[in-house]
Amino acid sequence: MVAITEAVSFEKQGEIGLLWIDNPPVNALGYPVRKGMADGIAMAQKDDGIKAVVVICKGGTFCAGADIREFGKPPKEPHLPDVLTVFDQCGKPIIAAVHGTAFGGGFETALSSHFRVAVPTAQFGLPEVKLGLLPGAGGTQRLPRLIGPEKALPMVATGNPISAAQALKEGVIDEIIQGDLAEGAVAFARKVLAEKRPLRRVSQMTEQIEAARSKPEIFANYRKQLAKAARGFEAPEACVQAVEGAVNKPFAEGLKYERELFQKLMMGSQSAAQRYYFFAERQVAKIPDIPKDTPLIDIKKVGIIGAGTMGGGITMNFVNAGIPVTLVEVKQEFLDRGLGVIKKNYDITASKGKMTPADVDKRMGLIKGTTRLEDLADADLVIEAVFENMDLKKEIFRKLDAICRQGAILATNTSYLNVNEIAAQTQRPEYVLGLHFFSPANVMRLLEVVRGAKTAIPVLATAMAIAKKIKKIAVMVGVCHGFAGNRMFAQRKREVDKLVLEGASLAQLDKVMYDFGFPMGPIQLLDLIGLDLGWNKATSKGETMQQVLCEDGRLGLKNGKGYYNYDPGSRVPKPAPEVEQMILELSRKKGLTRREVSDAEIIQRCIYPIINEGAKILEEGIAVRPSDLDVIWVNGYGWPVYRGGPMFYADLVGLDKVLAVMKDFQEKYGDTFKPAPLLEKLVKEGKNFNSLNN
Ligand code: 3H9
Repeated sequence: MVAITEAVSFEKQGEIGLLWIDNPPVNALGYPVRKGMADGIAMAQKDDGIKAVVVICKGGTFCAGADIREFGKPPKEPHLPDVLTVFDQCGKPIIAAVHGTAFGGGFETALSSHFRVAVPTAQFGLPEVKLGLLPGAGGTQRLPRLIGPEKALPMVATGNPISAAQALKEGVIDEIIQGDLAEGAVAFARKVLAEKRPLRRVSQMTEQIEAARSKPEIFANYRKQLAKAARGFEAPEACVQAVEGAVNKPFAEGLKYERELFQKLMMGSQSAAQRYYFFAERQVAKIPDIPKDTPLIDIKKVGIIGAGTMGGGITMNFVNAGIPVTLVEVKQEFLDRGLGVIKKNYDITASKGKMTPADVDKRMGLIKGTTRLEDLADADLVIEAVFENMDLKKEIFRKLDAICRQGAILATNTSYLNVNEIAAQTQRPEYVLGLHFFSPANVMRLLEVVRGAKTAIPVLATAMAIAKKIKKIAVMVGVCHGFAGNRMFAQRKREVDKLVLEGASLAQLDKVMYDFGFPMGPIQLLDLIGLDLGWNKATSKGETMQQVLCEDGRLGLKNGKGYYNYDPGSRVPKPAPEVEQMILELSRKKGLTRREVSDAEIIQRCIYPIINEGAKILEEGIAVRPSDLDVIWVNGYGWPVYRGGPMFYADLVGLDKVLAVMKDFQEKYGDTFKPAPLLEKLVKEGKNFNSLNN
């Protein structure tokens, strides 16, 4: 074995050369890999004893793409497209031997090789679009030549991978290797030589693209199909254009076109946001005072209290991961109803072909319904998901403390209440924490892991690990009213209520925020979640629109009337003239002079206070780092990932600008806009939120 660079070495097995890539953790195509690949192929070309080359990786995966950490820095030669041209034009057969994930530049490396083999578990994908980019090393030009633009388009423009079996079926790979990959790939290379197979240069293939040339509807149809999911994103359209280029341009020109589109995206703010977010989502699991090797508590059985919407959704998460759940309700009737809803949800999934009836039975079989809290005696983790009543929660925790075995973790799914107060009801506050799921809990990926003042480190580490197992993105937060997400969200809720009274129309508010990139406008969202959420009949004094509407029995979509009216069974909002009257009346009562509110003010009023609250949360140590807050907003509140999250967005706008606007608003509208000291400090020091990400 000869080392070519620190990440690439060359091994000879008779007349076959193996180019080994070893760049943990994911064999990203950083400089030493690119250089090693180029030099390795040049070496093989010169060596008369070598007749074919196998490109193969050490570790858990084939190359998972370009090294994203290098993006935004001055590029260092050799560039990947040039290295892959060397592959393409090599006079000796190159065989890519794939295990794990051949993603992005990794897949492009395989496509530039002359043959591809893979283990059965390998995956192939071009996820660049998820980073706000497009495949920039020939992927958009080679894949359509290999499998046709119709099949290439979804891979390029959605970034979703395909399995080895599918890759074989589509002609992406030549063979699946059972057993040892290196041995199998060398045997394949020998077969290629023995059969004198011609080199299959994908760049030279024309059949598929010629066939597509007379069918421009392929692209028109695909654009239509993509429109909804790609709303607001720049990269998917660029991906489609690049594939169109493959069909309409000669290969070399297509490559140039791809490069131009790639560079444009790379320079834009959307890709910067999406690349930032990629690392934010990985950073979130790293908690400074929780060592990686913290011993975990084995969670074999889970207890869930409350079979309502939340409890039911949480139950589904665990049984989906194969973990049995004991589901407790106070009355058999409520239990039956809850179990019925879960079964119905699974049946709907099965009717869409995403699950078999046997899967449904298996999952339902993992749920044991009971009306006895005592049945939780052997649970390793209990999650209380009853309604938001402190006295009720305290009583449940006192009982759980007596019933549950020592060492069992007791969690509350409260969205607002003080976890420390709940923990204090038990003799084991170090085993108590909050697990704040978002509704619908079986769908939403976000989970706030709420760290109580006394929660023990292994309990927190276990919560983070179990979250991963049930496919949630867990963000650690501290105790305060509403924790991180809802506390920030309350800022927007308050401003929306005020803006309506000052003169912004409901439709304007919804349009501005929808166009910003949220999946729906704030007014529609309030109607959807229920206007009575957080409303207290006893203390309601008709002082806000929320109070006025609730007092009038307008609870939102659920009873067909909120800010908007809804026809029975419909989610389509219809203007409600009676609400317009209520708005005018309350506005008058408050002595407000109604005015035109600009779209720009709506964005600033709705978003800058969220950022400001985020700064306070960071100062108080409620969240670990600014990027954690961004992960919360992208996953829990529909923040468009192409804007990174509120804290990233603030950096993009410029903290000095955010501060100036907050000060201006403070003067005009009062101290709810008082800038957070951290915001002032960062501006003074010329720093941004990203400087606090570690
Ligand atoms: C591209 O290829 C552009 C080309 O078309 C054109 C170029 C000219 N770079 O996700 P994990 C790190 S764009 C740098 O937790 P898993 C990651 O941050 C690229 N670092 O593991 C983490 O670090 P840490 C297109 C990377 O097993 C560690 O590796 N490719 C990269 O759950 C483990 O990652 C992609 O977009 C990278 N490319 O999942 C693929 N990838 O331990 C992106 C990962 O310090 N990667 N890291 O936190 C993935 O989808 C997943 O990482 C993968 C493994 C499925 C591979």
